Formats: sequence, C-alpha cells, structure tokens
Amino acid sequence: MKLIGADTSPYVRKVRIVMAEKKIEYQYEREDVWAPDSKIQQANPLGKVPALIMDDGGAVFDSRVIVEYLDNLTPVHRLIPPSGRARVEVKCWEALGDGLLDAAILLRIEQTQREEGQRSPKWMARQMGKIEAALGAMASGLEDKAWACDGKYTLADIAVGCALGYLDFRFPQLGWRAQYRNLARHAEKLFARPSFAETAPK
Ligand SMILES: N[C@@H](CCC(=O)N[C@@H](CS)C(=O)NCC(=O)O)C(=O)O
Repeated sequence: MKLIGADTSPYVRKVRIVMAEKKIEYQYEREDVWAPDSKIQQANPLGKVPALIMDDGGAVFDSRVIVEYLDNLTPVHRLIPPSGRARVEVKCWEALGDGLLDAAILLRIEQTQREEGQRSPKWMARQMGKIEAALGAMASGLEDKAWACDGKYTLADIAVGCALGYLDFRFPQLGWRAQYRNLARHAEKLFARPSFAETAPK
C-alpha cells in the first residue's frame, strides 16, 4: 500500500497514526498538493491528501474513508467499535476533530493566502467561532474520563489529538490549554505515544 500525504496535514497524520497503531506497513510518498505540477488528482480528483493507493492499484481518499478501511483490514488494535452506539459516538468524535480542522484550515488559508485588504474579518471570526465551539464540546465530552469514548483508546482520541496538535502547530498563540485543563492533560498523554511523537508536524 502507498499513502500519498504531507507531513503538515493533520488528516494525513490521523491516517499515519492509525497505520502505526495497527502495525500496518506502507510506503509513504510526500506530495505538495499546492504545486502546479502536482499529480495528486490522479489519485484523488479533489486534489487533496491523504490518498491511499491499495495493493490492487485502486485509490481511496478522504481520511475518514481510509481509516475505516484500515481498521477493517486487520483485527490488530481495533480503533472503531464494530456496531451500535459506541460506533456512532466514535465517528461523531472524529467528525468533531475533523470539523475543527476544516475551520482551522479555512482560517489559515484566509490569513496566509490572501492579501490583508482581501481578507474577510467576518469569515475569519466565523471559523474561529467553530474552533472555539469544537474545543468546548471536546472538553465537556471528555470530562475527567481517561478516554474520549467507549472506555478505551479509539479513533476518537486520535482525531482529538490530531486537531489539538494542529492548533499547537499553526495557532500556538491560541493558548487553549489554559481554558481546557482536561484537554491539556489528554493531549499530553496522547502526544507521548510513539504513533503521535513520530508524526508530529514540523
Ligand atoms: N476531508 C478531507 C480533507 C483533506 C484536506 O483538506 N487536505 C488538505 C491538506 S491538510 C489538502 O490536501 N488541501 C488541498 C486543497 O484543498 O486543494 C480528509 O479528511 O481527507
């Protein structure tokens, strides 16, 4: 299998962490999706990473689809409950983590790829509102539990960790740790895992 990705992408990081936790071997190919000669559309018509090229040459894209495929590939360290309420809760946590990232990335694009006069303060405030609401929802969902969902380490924790890690990487001034002590403790525990440490964005 080959994963096409970028070290700074939090969605790619989520897939790489799942690969590591499940001990799946793969080839990692870095791709600059913003380069004019990028070949990413051969694997994903939407022009985004991550994209996974399976052993039969077929391509799978969108991190949520990829991690679900990987979790079913081997029974080693199941990260998504097979059915029921726990399954939908884990997927909702993942949607929350990814949704925080969607807002953070839109905000960053507005801040870095537009001239100051072209930026929309209203649009940026809207995205920041989503980031803050997602952090609040994560903090109240986590409470003082050891894990986000299902009493064990799951994809929910991985998605939360990737979202918080991205805020540290791109928005260090946000200072979310002071407001959300339980998320700060959770992040510390997650970031100490080899799968997180080896994929930290630089
Ligand atoms: N929902 C997608 C989001 C992927 C995504 O937005 N990737 C970014 C990198 S962080 C990208 O490739 N952006 C290029 C673009 O939007 O053209 C997923 O979970 O895989």
